[in-house]
Amino acid sequence: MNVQELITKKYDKKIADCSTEELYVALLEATKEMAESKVSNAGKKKVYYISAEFLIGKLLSNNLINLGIYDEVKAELAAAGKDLAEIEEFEPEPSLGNGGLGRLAACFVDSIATLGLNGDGVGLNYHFGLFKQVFDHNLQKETPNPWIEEHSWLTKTDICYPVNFGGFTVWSRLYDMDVVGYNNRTTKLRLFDIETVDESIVGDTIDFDKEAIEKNLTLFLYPDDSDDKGRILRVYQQYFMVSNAARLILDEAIVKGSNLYDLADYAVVQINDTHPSMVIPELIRLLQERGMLMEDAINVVSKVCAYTNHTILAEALEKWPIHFLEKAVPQLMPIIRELDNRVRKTVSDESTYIIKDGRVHMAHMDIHYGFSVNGVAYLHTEILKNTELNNFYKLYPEKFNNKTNGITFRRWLMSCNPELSAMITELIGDGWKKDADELEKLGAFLNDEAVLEKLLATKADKKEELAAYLKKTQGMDVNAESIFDIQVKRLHEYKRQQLNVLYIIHKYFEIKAGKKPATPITLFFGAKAAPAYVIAKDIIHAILCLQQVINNDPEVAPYLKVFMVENYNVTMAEKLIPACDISEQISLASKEASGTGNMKFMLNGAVTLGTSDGANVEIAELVGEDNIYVFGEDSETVIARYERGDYCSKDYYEKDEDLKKAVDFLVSDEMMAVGSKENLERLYNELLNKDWFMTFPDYKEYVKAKETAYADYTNRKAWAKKMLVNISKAGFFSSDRTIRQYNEDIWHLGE
Ligand code: 26Q
Repeated sequence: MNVQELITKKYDKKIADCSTEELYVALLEATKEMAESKVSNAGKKKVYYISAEFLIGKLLSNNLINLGIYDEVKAELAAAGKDLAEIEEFEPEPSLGNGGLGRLAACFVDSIATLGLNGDGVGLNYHFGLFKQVFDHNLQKETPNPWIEEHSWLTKTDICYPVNFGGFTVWSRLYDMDVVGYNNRTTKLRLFDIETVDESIVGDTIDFDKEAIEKNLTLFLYPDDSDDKGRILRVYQQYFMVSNAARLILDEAIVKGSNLYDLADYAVVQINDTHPSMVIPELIRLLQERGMLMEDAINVVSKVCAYTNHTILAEALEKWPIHFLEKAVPQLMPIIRELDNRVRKTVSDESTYIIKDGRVHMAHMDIHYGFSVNGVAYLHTEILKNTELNNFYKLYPEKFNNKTNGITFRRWLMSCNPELSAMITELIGDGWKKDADELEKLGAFLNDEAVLEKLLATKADKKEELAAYLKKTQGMDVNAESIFDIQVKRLHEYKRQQLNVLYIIHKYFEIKAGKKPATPITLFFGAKAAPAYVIAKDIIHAILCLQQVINNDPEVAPYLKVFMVENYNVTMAEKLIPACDISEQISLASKEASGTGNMKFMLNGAVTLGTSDGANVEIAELVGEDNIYVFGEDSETVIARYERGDYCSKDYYEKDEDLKKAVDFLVSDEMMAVGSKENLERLYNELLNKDWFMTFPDYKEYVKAKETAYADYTNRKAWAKKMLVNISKAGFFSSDRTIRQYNEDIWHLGE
């Protein structure tokens, strides 16, 4: 791309005379055009990855990298005195996802494109996406995050469908976004919207009229589901998504010559958690509408649909009340009843029925009527088979398979850490960019002093960069020479940010008592809490209060600081992850299906401090025990304790003086002086009287493991070795590997 030519044509002036906005718009348009001109795989069979979330992040620099023109564009702009980084800042981040599941879907479409497979992502075009988080008096507040501007990556198509709900009809419109593979092909993200969407019903807050479906359907991602109005809106959204997807699938198959009885030769649907599960009855309904018998339609659809499970948390397994579906999508209920009846006729195990206690169990429908069920990490799949979904596993052992998650190295190394990328390429060539396993070649440099030095220097630069960015954007005073210990992920009790909080309080007391750490420590948090998740918001409050207490204490602040970044999102992750020394992955064993942040940190040379959970287990296996800090009870112990139901947090509290002191500090005068009594006391009481996610049993070991990690950090050469081992073993976690496995075992697409 010749940027000056582009600018001359568009604005008839010099690059140097353009505003950041002008440059952004020109680059966006040109990049979009280049992407559109790339070929897509047009093979017979296609995968439709249907997902309620695609957390794609900003696209400009990623697309430039994948088109192979990032360096030349950057250089030409620099020669004209313009900084590409500043232009990147200008781009709004679409927040079309909550966290792991949505970001995974984004990594997957990148890999589908890069591998040149025939596949699209299908979802919804939320105008405000997830809320933007702001902190006010140490509390989380939610505001809307509009991202669709006059110039955007979306391309309006002519594809529209009428979608019927109980009592009314809406018209959809499809918007496409090109997904550029690395130096290869493109594929598409196909986002459906309603024609009648009305942004004006949203003001300064995320409150809006939840019953005006014709206006609000695609405004927000999972609006507050704390009441029935919010919950039923979710059903409307899900049906709208899958009804459009199903029509698109059938239309595309017919154009390619399908007679619909052979649909499985043309299409495979990957159901991303249960959010798109209604695609099963909807496809059956549409096939019947086109003249197929119920029996045949069920058989066809059962060969097309495959289900991915992302969680064993009971509250996230969707079970819609029948009356919701009767109201929103009455046309589906007879089909769902028929599906349930067929199960009842052939299966004796009542626990697997689809309709039970007045609710429709979406996952049950997926497992009976899909041909594949997969978990997202080895341990997670084992827990599904042996515990959570054991009754289904006994029925259909052949359907169950594991697909350990992965991440795209284009975004999570090449784009966010060009310095480390360049260093790796200098050492082992650039084959790793296409074949991530080549990172293993870095193992040859484990005793190379110069390489280890350079690795440390690169990390130090990224820490400086982050410190400068946080100073500029959030006014934070970060000591770039300190240990960067980072926990970023959604706020949930099972992820146990509260365990980290208790450690920080412990450390605060130690420093107060004169026991100073050898190297200063900075703890970073980034997390959004669901607007209606009270305790999660209380934990955010506690972190922000601690931040205020500790950072303003002159005795402590030189050795220990806490920063919770506001509005943690993909853009912020791209800045935090390359700068991290210690990656916190401390979920309650058995509860984190996989985690994908753990992989991003490892790839960028952070060392994991985590429990034996999700993909941490596979990380530990790969890097070996010297290069990871694993602590805490294992999943079997935790699952057994839940089964016994005899956990009593107070027992731990009363027996451990150090733990007691830390917990009590939550409601101390120091904390009350900067925080709210209501929030802090609620959190304190929750921990003492419930602690459903068992924070306390792992406290002692966590403190010990963290101390070991901090002590090891002071031996810089040994630490650099750990970093290099982590990077060299990260190849397995490339989403290219994951997608190859999906294709080989589930999708079976041609080249
Ligand atoms: C369900 C019902 C009602 C309202 C909301 C939901 C809901 C929304 C989002 C349920 C689940 C989610 C998101 C789940 C998620 O992100 N899971 C994560 O998926 C990652 C990718 O597989 C894993 O790495 C993480 O371990 C898992 O937590």
